[in-house]
This record gives sequence, C-alpha cells and structure tokens, in this order.
Amino acid sequence: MTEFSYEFTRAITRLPAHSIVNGLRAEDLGNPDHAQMLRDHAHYVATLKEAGASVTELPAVEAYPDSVFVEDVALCLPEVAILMRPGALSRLGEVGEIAPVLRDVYDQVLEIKGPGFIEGGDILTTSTEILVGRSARTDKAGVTELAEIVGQFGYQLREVMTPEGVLHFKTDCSLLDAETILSTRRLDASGCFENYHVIHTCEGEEAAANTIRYNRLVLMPAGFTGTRDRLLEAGYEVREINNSECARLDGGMSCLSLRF
Ligand code: CIR
Repeated sequence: MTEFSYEFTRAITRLPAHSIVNGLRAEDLGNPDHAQMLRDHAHYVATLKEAGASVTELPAVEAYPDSVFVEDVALCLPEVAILMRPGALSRLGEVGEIAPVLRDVYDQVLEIKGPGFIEGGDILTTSTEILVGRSARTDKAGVTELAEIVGQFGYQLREVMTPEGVLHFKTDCSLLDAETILSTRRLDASGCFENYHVIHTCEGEEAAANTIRYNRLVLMPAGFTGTRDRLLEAGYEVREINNSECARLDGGMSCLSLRF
C-alpha cells in the first residue's frame, strides 16, 4: 500500500526571488543572502530528486518576496489540490501564481474562498488524518472551510493549536512515517500527538522540527546534531541541508516544496 502521506512521485518548488530580502519575519536577524539561498535551494531540489521526485522547478516571482515558500499556498492530496488563502496579506497573490501550475497537473483543483484564512504550513497530513493548527495565519473559518472540502474526499480533519509565538504548526513538527512524528516538546505538550509515536527534538534544537519525509529520505536542516542522531538511531536515512538563509525568514524544509 502506498503511504500517501510520505510516498510521493512529484514535487513543485520555486526559485527564491531577489526580493526575498523583503520577506516576512517575526524577528529581524538580518537579510538572507540570495546567492547562498540559491545554493541551498539547489541542494534541496537535488535531494528531492535523489529521493525519487520528479521536480517542477518554477521561476522566481519578484512581486512576491515569500513566494519561494510554495507549501503555504496549496494543499496537495492524491486526488485533489486545494488552493489556500494565506493569512499574510502580502502573500495572497501567490495563490494566483501557483493555481495554473496545479491545474496542469491535477484534474481537480478546489479553493478556499474565504472569508477565513489558512496556510499550508499549518497543515500536517498523516496517513489517518489531516491535522490543522490554528495560528496567526490560520483561523477557525479557514479550518472549517478546509474540513468541508476534504470531508468530501473521505479525509478526517482535526483542528489543533499552534503554540503562541510559533509561525506555523509545522514549524514545530513533521511526519516521519505512518506512526511517527518529530516534534518539539512545547508542541507535543499540548497533547495533539497522543495517538502517535513521537520523537522529540533535542533541547535548544527546536528549529530542527521542520523536516520532510520524502520516500526513503528525511530532509532536515543542517547543524542540529543531537536531533539528527536521534533520527539516525531510529533508523531513518537523513540528508542535511543548509537552512541558514531561509531560517532568517522563519522558513524550513517543508515550506520549500509541494509534494504529491
Ligand atoms: C512567512 O512568514 O510567510 C515566510 N517568511 C515564511 C513561511 C514559511 N513557511 C512554512 O513554514 N510553511
């Protein structure tokens, strides 16, 4: 059986624009270096390919500084893609950029029409349910609208809460396999993963929580050796990718692609 939550054949990425220096961030740690970001992005795409992905690499869109973070503008399920409605107003227009790409690939593309807001970074699809964290970007109306849409396809959606001060639900967690979640302790403490086996990020390595499982590989940000060793001990095949520049904009591994 295919585990649709981490066994994929395709991915969509978008090159970082020079306007990335105007990207949103919770705290200003200085602007990302575009040249370094391009190198990291190339490594990321190459690693997706190593994992077996056929990658659609989209050109940069200067009008949208955060458009490299394609995950936030759509939810890709096996039978349908759903266009999101970002809670960050500067990102609303990114939906129109990704829509034609998804319409080329999917027979069915639906959309969150509003008035609610929801971003893909708040959505964790597991093999049994779709978890959605309410956050500063995702509100109750957005979650309710998504629940109605995915319900038509037989998916169970469960609403949870993203911890205060954390950008997205998946900033603090990721799926490792059908039963296993990598999570920060602060998120796991909310009780949202009771039915899963949870591996915690190491103390001080909360930024390692946002990884992606793509077929046999786990892509994780480089530099979090304690958490990396936990994943290796648990038997996962890990690839580390430099994330220093994306991290300045609160971005990580999952944000950089749509996977299906
Ligand atoms: C933003 O604030 O929207 C971007 N600077 C970062 C988005 C990261 N996306 C994600 O975690 N899925």
